[in-house]
Amino acid sequence: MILHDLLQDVSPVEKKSVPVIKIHAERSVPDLTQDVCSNLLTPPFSLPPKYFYDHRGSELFDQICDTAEYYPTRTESNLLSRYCLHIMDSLNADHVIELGSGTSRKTRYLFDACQVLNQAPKYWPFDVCEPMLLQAATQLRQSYQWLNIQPLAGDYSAGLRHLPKPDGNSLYVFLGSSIGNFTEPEAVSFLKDVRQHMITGDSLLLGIDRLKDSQVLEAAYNDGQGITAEFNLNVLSVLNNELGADFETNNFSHQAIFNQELSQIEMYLQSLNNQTINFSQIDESMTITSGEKILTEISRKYSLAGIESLLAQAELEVVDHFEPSDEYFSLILARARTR
Ligand code: AVJ
Repeated sequence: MILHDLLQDVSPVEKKSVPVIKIHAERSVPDLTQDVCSNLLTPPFSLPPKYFYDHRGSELFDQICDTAEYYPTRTESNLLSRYCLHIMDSLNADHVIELGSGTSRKTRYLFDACQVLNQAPKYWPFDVCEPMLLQAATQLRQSYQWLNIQPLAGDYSAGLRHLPKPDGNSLYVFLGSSIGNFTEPEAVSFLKDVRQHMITGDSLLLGIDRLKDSQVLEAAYNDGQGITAEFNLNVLSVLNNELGADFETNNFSHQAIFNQELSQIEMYLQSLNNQTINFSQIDESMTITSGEKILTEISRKYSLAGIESLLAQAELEVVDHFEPSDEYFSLILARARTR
């Protein structure tokens, strides 16, 4: 700690930052207007969850992660802190390529381990949000002066083919159970994409939320402070800001239920009255009746068998599986299965 502070005082961030590399899409991804036109104008109403994350939404998501009820973040962090040395020691990775890196907060466990092990992989954070990439890189350079960082800007759902394939062995990282936002076929196709990009010797570190008591699951998406509710309702403000819509957040209520059949949390915004919403910038409108719902997110929960099937379908082989004693969350280390 003291040495770290000293180093920061002596050499105040002289490290030069590297320009962000833009990763272009291999397939087109619909924008907000297209998503609204195809999913929000007529029932069944839905919206993809990626629109939650404007500045306010990202703040609220961070607050969700600190609520008592939302166990995934701290459970995954605990697993990372406990097993990072073991993981990094076993891999001796030349590169760490993180899909949807965000603030890179949890990835720090891996770099802490590298520091102890005297390893210096290159870090390639990949995210849609460029300001976030730059901020994370600056902060990481301060904490880990040895770390070579090459930020990559792009959308992982647009395909991975244009990601760099650096020499040496890479550890792909996909944390936070973000995979839960995909339906099962989407998850398989995403993992196949990752698998396609991997070369022999590469690995994947994957965080996945597990199936558990539905009361625990529902509580995690209905926190007592109402932060998840605010997060969910905030997407309406995103639509107001981006498309000139006139949603009244008071006319909707947050709902999160566990769908046993599909093994997923479903988040909805339920209309509290009959109302018509206008989207002034695209000259469209939607009419929703009292009690009708907009599906805003699915968050799938996997059994152990479900995880194994997911990976097997993508021709990935589990090398290590880390879980807490309550089996609330899985951290999986996998590698490309050799055919
Ligand atoms: C970021 C998609 C993993 O599904 O648990 C948290 C998002 N939504 N609370 C999740 C979320 C409401 C989160 N993921």
